[in-house]
Amino acid sequence: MSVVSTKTVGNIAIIVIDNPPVNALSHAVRSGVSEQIAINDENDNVDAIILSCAGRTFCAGADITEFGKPPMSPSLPDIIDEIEMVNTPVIAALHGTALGGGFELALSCHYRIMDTAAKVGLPEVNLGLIPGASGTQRLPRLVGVEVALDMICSGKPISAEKALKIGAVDRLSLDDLETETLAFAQELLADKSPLKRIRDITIEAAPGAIEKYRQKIARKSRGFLAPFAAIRAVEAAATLPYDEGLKVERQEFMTLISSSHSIAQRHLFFAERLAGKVPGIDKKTPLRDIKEVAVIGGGIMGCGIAVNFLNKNLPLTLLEVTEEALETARSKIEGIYLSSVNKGRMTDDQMQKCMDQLTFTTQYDDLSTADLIIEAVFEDIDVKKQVFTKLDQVAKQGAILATNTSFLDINDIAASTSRPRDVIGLHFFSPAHIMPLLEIVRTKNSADDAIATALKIGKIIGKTSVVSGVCYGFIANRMSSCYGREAGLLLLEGASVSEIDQTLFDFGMPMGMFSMLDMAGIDIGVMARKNMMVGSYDDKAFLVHDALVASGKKGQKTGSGFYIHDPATKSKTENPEVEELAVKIAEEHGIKRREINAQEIEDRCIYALINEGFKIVEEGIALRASDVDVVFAHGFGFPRYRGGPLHYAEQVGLEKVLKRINEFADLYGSKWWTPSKLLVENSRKN
Ligand code: T1G
Repeated sequence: MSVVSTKTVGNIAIIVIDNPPVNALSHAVRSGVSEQIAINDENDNVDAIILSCAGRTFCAGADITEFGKPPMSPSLPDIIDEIEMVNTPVIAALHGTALGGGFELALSCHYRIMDTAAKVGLPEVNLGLIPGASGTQRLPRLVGVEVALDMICSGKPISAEKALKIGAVDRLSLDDLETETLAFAQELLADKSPLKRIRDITIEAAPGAIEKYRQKIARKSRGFLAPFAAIRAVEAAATLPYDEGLKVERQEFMTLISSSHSIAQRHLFFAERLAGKVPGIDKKTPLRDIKEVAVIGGGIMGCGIAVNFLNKNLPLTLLEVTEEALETARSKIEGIYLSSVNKGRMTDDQMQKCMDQLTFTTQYDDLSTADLIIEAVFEDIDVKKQVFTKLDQVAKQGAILATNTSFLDINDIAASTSRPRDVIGLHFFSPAHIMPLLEIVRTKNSADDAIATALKIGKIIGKTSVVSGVCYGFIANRMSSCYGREAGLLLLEGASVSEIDQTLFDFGMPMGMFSMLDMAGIDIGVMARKNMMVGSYDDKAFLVHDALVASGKKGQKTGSGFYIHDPATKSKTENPEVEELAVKIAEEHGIKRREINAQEIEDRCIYALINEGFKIVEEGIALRASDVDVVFAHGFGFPRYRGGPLHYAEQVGLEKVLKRINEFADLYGSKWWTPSKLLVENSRKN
């Protein structure tokens, strides 16, 4: 059955694309659209053509699975030119998410009508690309240079209301899209409306606007290629004739599509979707019905977790041990919402609607109707076991009992209940209502439907979920502790805090290890290590951390840690005590300090991540290598243009990585630098 067909309603031809799941513009779709446009344009009985899609959305873009393969005609630019140049009015009827090439297809039409719930956008930068089918030339001509730059460089879709306001679409459909598009077409014919060809519009940018925008995105887009390529293409739209500008877009696009950046970002796009698939758990597994949620613990994590569910208007009960603690929790949650209201991200009414879903209690019996209960109490195994023992007595049959623990043994926690099949980990990252990553921890007894339900819930609350097995620190924190170990050892060996942080920042991390520790609180790691078995980590690597915390220097929250923080200027300077501590501890441990270059700093920290990541896959803690990439990109901001630690290792070359790890093993001992067996095995395949 063709993926593109035409149905006729009177003198109007409706071309319907039907290529599930998102009507991606595959070769078959492009060929079908080209053919149907030509047929209907030549049909004297057709006075107007509507371009629409079946299913849940108008075309959501080019078919990303075709990238990297030999191009097949007609290309998207080909059909876009064909559509714009026909003599029959073509009207795009948009619903769902008309994105990327899909929106560019709509821009080639003479008119656009959009369902009020639909969105349009050019998200190509998220794939390390720019719009490659005239979007950088048409959108600025339609909405102006500055609005176009924002849409293209942010990649963020816009609502129907905004699209109408900026002139990206001509009409909104308030009820039935097809009916209203037919009426719109008749109106255009009756008015003898001209064929609006965007290529014919000329525009110019306000003096300095392009350069100003380039500076505006410099920090956020640091290290990325695509946003700056997009600016060059839009600048061409504002300064060159259409066809000349199109050549600039094409050149920039072709450079990007074969770049390591785009290959890495496309890897992550598919990895994020693959992470939601668990071998052995059928995607048709019946899910548990989650109508009511409960959170135990009104600390920073508990409140942040609660907000995720309140945002989706799920009734939620928060339990704390005292009324005072509940009041503190209430003000924390109100504070989170008020911050969003003050930033204009939500209205007072929306805040109130969320707060209305929230109830507080000190009684476990009040949790007896909850379908999902998330424990977020103190990171102590005995405290958690007590909580789960109580939950086992009060929770309804079939309720999912989840712990937010960062590293404790959830098999052990599950064993303290009579229902281990209902126990899972839901490991959020602080701040829990903002950080996109959710580790769903599967114990040896977790029921398949509990895991499948958790994956669905993760999607509903807007998280990127990754399933992990049970080990110390699961995937994210286990890898992060190795990365932190090397940073701590480098500090003792002679590298300074700022040298280490600068190197990691230059690599593309959002901030260096010590800046991150000062922001999160050095004491969190110190406390976590107290629960670790002696010998399970290199304790000398964290002695500076321990000493700072012992003297009350826990980071930003106490004014100083690895840095001295100036709250007035929000600036920070290295804390000289750290160097003194490092020299003293190095001497006590017979460590000879030396100059250490940035390459060694980078390799020691990043290759430690890589090696541990391969071990996590090898042990079956992570289901696949790409899951590890998703965890570190979403959990710690590993630069998306490097694709995640294990994708990056492939791009460096596994043999080269292994060689360097073996050098570190020779220099620093095999305890921490024994190469992963999987890494050794895979390096032989390359
Ligand atoms: N090509 C191929 N497959 C795609 C796809 C695409 N563009 N978009 C989604 N899929 C698959 C996805 O892998 C998944 O597959 C299924 O569809 C459902 O997706 C020339 C060059 C549209 C908002 O970047 O943002 O056009 O896992 O799980 O959460 O200038 O998909 O089921 O096998 O994400 O409801 C530009 C990318 C492309 C949009 C739907 N377009 N897609 O979200 O479902 S480049 C994009 C999305 C381009 C032109 C340039 C989302 C969505 P599977 P899903 P969802």
